[in-house]
Amino acid sequence: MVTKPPADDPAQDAPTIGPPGRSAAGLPAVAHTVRVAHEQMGAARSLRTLLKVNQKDGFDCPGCAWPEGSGKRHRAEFCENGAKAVAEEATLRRVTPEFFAEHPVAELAERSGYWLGQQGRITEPMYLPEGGDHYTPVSWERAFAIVAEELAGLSSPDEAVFYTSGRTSNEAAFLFQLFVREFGTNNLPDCSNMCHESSGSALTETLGVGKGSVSLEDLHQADLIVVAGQNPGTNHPRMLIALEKAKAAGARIISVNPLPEAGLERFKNPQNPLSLLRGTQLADLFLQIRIGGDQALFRLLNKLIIETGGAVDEEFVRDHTHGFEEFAAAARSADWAETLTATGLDRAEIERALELVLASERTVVCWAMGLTQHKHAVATIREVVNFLLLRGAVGRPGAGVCPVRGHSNVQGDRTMGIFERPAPAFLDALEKEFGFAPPRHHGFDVVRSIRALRDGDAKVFLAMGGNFVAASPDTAVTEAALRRARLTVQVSTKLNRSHAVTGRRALILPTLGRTDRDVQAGGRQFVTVEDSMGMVHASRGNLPPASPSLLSEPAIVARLARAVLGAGSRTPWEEFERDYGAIRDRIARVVPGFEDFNARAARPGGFTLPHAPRDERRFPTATGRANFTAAPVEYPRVPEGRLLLQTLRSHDQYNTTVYGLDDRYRGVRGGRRVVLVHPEDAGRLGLADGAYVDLVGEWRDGVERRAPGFRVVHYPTARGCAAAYYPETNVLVPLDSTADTSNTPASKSVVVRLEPRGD
Ligand SMILES: Nc1nc2c(c(=O)[nH]1)N[C@H]1C(S)=C(S)[C@@H](COP(=O)(O)OP(=O)(O)OC[C@H]3O[C@@H](n4cnc5c(=O)[nH]c(N)nc54)[C@H](O)[C@@H]3O)O[C@H]1N2
Ligand SMILES: Nc1nc2c(c(=O)[nH]1)N[C@H]1C(S)=C(S)[C@@H](COP(=O)(O)OP(=O)(O)OC[C@H]3O[C@@H](n4cnc5c(=O)[nH]c(N)nc54)[C@H](O)[C@@H]3O)O[C@H]1N2
Ligand SMILES: [Mo]
Repeated sequence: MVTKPPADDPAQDAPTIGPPGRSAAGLPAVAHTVRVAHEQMGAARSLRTLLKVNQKDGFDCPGCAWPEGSGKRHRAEFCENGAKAVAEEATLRRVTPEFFAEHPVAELAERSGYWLGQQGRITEPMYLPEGGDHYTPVSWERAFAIVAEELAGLSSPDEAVFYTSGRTSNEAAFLFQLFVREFGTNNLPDCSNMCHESSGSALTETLGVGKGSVSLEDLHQADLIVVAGQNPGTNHPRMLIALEKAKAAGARIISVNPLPEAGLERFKNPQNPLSLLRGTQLADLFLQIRIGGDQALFRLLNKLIIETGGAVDEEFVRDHTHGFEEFAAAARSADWAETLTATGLDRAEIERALELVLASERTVVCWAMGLTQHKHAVATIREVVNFLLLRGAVGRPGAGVCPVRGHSNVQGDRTMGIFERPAPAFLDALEKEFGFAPPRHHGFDVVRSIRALRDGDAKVFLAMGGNFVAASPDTAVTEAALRRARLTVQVSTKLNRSHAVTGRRALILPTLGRTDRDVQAGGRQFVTVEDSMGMVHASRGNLPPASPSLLSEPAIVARLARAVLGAGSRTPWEEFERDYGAIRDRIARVVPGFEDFNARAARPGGFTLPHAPRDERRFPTATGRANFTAAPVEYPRVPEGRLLLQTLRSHDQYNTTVYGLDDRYRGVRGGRRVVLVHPEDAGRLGLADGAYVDLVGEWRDGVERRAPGFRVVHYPTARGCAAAYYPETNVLVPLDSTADTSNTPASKSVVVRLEPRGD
């Protein structure tokens, strides 16, 4: 079978601009899916793979964490972008030892992320010796010995950092944190630190559980769904099906976003012929908010609710909450004029929103990175919680909080203990089960890991998936930090920038992905994942592995642990590698909610984890009640002549994996170096549509951060705001610009000036 050869690196990033799309999905999405799948996998493999996505006997889509629901599944239970994620992994292209012999590391560092990703699946473990300019093949045994050697040379286990990205299964994640803690550190940063950490922080404090409180059925039953700071048409396309269903049952939808995102305007559901023909208008009200204005918006809505007779659910507030009086006093002082400045909205729009809120018995608020990646992100999400608590909209069918997670198992990884600040109860359980004393002091999150590497306080970096170098903020600082390490190790499926920007020595450990069949000494294995709504279910790959040399993630961790911990470890690593059921038996005894895990995981469709606020209106917080909070309202202030830049995803990428150079729904084609600016702002700044500029960050440390050569696109974003794609713009996000409490990089509020280019 012949697949299309990868084009050479399209270094000439030459974006062309057309009108933005007005609807999402529909037939163009189907056509696109078929083409991408065919190019990467060929026809037979495409069918075989795509028909198993998200089926009860199949594998969990490696795309987003949107749930599948418990009822009957559609035969095509995936979306265009899920299919791209699958095709990217199940591709027939291969990165072999010959590839590495041909391309020196210095050359790989010059390549675009797009080109690197297009090269295919990595087939053999590879080693870059100190002073070497090429990766060379290495045996698994030798690779683990190198890691053991470097770890043994540290003066403390806290000089090593162990990162996790959110595709790692529950079984692998549990083993990984077990190994790392037995080794002696809590340095377990993960992609969540850059993602929904703000949600976790805010929800744990206010509701007692750092996860969403709604199921898919709740969404279907809601009267009002607020979608704030999220672009589901691209990042969670199957969510549009749920919104369409809710809409058909009478729900109203408010979209709060600086951009008019296509999916929230009109959705053409390819699973539904009528919808496909006509499309469904999803949002009833579009609040085109200024970046960072959400806390002010919700605070004013809360004041208006409090001042409307009978609007507050007084019984719920009395019986289940704490801190109402203090919060109400703060809310009453909310000011219209300041809110209009902070949000850029007009009075009539907010009044219309209030009408929809007051008319709703059952309200859900969904959000993603548009709320979590700001300095005041945690305060913003707490205000969302205040909003729902006022209406008694938590722990009731059709209502609640819905932080929509990113990576397909990012939520499960945290449940399994991937966390730099583990709860004492979790460590107690680990100690009791495995008979060693886990470290109790907190470890490094992502930002602190970068500082530690930069300052020489951490010397070994090991990543269980992901692309740390490209996903992290302040690219220049992060790259220099990683280059200082003695050893960097990447457990990966595909090539990315983190393989090219390395420590003195480097290893690439190639692993099985979700779609690959996993056979161990104990027979064929499956793994489990947890979706955004707390459903845990099995995932079984069905393709022959990309190469016979690959090891699964659990096998890699188990062998690494044996090499590093040696005879001193009483943990049965070999047994865990042989049969993942043995890992699940331990998870069942350590992690609450996983009792009888093996039996329940084997059930088609899996099981739902308990969630006290949702299930029993019980709030395991410090006060034993749901907490109202009263933080001062904040919003970004932008100096004259500057814009507030958000760094976001195009329709053709999965985080740092770039599938292609188009952003169909926004009308951008053939390039990614574009900056979307409102025509009036552009006019004021003297920037013609199509002009080329450098984006120059302005941060209080006075360091110049520059992203060169972006094409200005006149686009209907909120005034004073701009948007450009990540990871090209990560160079502009200062390492120290993070959210209060959660320490999440403030990737959605970067003050920039646009400098016209001389050339
Ligand atoms: N196809 C695909 N799917 C993905 C991913 C992917 O890259 N590709 N990534 C996965 C991951 S890890 C994650 S975390 C999710 C991310 O999912 P999203 O959060 O939807 O991703 P972003 O592209 O960062 O989009 C942020 C949205 O918030 C809006 N926004 C920005 N600032 C503000 C603000 O201040 N207020 C409000 N109200 N809105 C704002 C932006 O205009 C944009 O619509 O998607 C997951 N799914
Ligand atoms: N400026 C800016 N920065 C951001 C964001 C933003 O919105 N703006 N978003 C942030 C968010 S929300 C997130 S989640 C992070 C994402 O950060 P990461 O999770 O670190 O990055 P990804 O691009 O998802 O990682 C892709 C790589 O994972 C590897 N991989 C894929 N599947 C598997 C697997 O099954 N096993 C293993 N071992 N490896 C695998 C492949 O080698 C692939 O190249 O980026 C963050 N960075
Ligand atoms: Mo994410």
